[in-house]
Amino acid sequence: MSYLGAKHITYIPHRVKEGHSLNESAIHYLKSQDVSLIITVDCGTTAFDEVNLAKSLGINVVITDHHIANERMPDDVPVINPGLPESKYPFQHLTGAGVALKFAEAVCENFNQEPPKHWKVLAALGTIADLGPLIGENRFIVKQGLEMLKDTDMVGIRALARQADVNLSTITARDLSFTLIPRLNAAGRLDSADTSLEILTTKDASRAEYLAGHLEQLNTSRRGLTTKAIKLADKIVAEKELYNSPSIFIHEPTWHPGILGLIAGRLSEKHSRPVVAACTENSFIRASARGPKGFEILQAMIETKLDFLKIGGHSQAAGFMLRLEQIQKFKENFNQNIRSQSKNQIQTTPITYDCEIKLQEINSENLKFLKSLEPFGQANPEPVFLTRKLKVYESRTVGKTGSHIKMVLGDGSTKFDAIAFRLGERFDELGAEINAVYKLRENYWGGQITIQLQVIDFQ
Ligand SMILES: [Mn+2]
Repeated sequence: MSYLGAKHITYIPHRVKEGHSLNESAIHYLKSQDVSLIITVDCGTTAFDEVNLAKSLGINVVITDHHIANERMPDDVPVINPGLPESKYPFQHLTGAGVALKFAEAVCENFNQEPPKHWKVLAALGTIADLGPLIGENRFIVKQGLEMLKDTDMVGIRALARQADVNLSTITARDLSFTLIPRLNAAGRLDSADTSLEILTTKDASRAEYLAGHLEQLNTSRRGLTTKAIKLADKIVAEKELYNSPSIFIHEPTWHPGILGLIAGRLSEKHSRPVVAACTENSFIRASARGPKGFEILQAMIETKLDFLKIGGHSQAAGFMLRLEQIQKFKENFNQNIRSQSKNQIQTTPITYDCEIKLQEINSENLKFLKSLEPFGQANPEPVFLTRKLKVYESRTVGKTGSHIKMVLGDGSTKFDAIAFRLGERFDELGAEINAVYKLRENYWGGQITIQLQVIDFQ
C-alpha cells in the first residue's frame, strides 16, 4: 500500500495471545489508530461478528483469505477467497500470500502501476510456508519467486541467507522450507511476528543484519525447546506404551504453545497415527494435533462434542482450547473416534517410489529433465527412485549421536556418495549389497556439482 502512496499500518495478531484471525481487541486498537479500512490477509472468512463490530465502528473491511469453514461468513463486505466453493477463480489452492499477491496486483492495475518484482518473492515464501500444494498457479508463483530471489535487493532476505549459510542463486523450495522459513516463523512462534515483517520490508542493511541475528537466536531457542520437548515426548510414549493406542495424547503443562504443532507433527510422522500435543494455560489446555493422510483430525475433535473455547484447522492439522477438567473426556472420545477411523487405515505408511532405475541413468540429460519438474514441495514431491543390488563400498554412521549413515554405493561401473538421514539405528542391517529407495541431491562445492543419493529406506 505504501507503494501506491496510501497511508497504512500493519497489524499481525499475536499467535499465542490473540490467535490467528481478526479479533475484537485488534479491531478496537485499529479504531484507536483512526483506521478506516481493514484489508485482511490469510484470515477473516469466518469473522462474521468481528466484521460487524468493525462496520459498527465505521471501518470498512475487505477479506482476502483462503481458509474455508462452515461457520457464518461476513456479508456485505467483499470476501476474496478462491477456496470457497462458490468462487469463480480458476485455481482454488492459492495460499493467503497468493491471494494477497493477486489482490495487490489488481489494485496496482487499477492505478496503472506495475507491481514491484519483490512481491513475487514474498508470495513464494508465503506459499511454501503455508504448505500450499505446488501445482498450478502456486507452482508458477514459487518458480517465479525463486527466480527473483537470485538477485533480490531485499536486504533482509540477503541477511537471513547469510545467517542460514545458503546460496540464494541455487536455493530450492525445499531449501527455503528448511532455512529461511523456520527463521521467519520463529518470531511468531516464540515472540511477536513483527520482527519478521520488519526484516522483509526494511531497506536498511545494518538493521536487516541486526534483525537476522535476532531471528537466528529465536530459531535456535525454538529448536532447543523442540528437541527437548520431543525427547520428553518420546520418553512418555515409551513408558506408557502409547504407541499401542490408535492416537497419542501428550499433555506437558510447561511446553511452549508455539511449538506444540512441531511436537505433534514429529511424533505423528514417527508413529504414523494422529498425535495431540498439549500444554496448560491457566485453567485451560491448549493443544495442537497432527495426523497422517487419511485421518480426519478436525472432524474427530468436533465429534468429541466437548465445549471447546477455540477450535480450528483441517483434516491433517488442527488445534483447540479446552477446560482442564475435560481432558480425560477428550482423550477417550477422540481416541474412540480415531479407532473407528483406523479400521480403514493401513497403520504403517509403505514406502513408495516413482521409478526403478540403474545408476547409469543418472546422467546430465535425465537430471536436466528432473530439474524441469521443479519446484518440488507439497503435492509436487521430488521423484523417488529404486535401485536394486547396490554394492556398499563404504559405510559409517555420522552425526553427534550416530543417527545418520554415510555410504558410497555403486554397481561396479558407477559410484555415488549416499546419505541416509535418521537411519543410524539400522546400521547393522547393511550388508554387502542393498536395495535402496532414494532421492537425488545436487551439492555445489566450489563451482562443482556433485550428485548424492539421499537414501530414504533400504533393504
Ligand atoms: Mn493460510
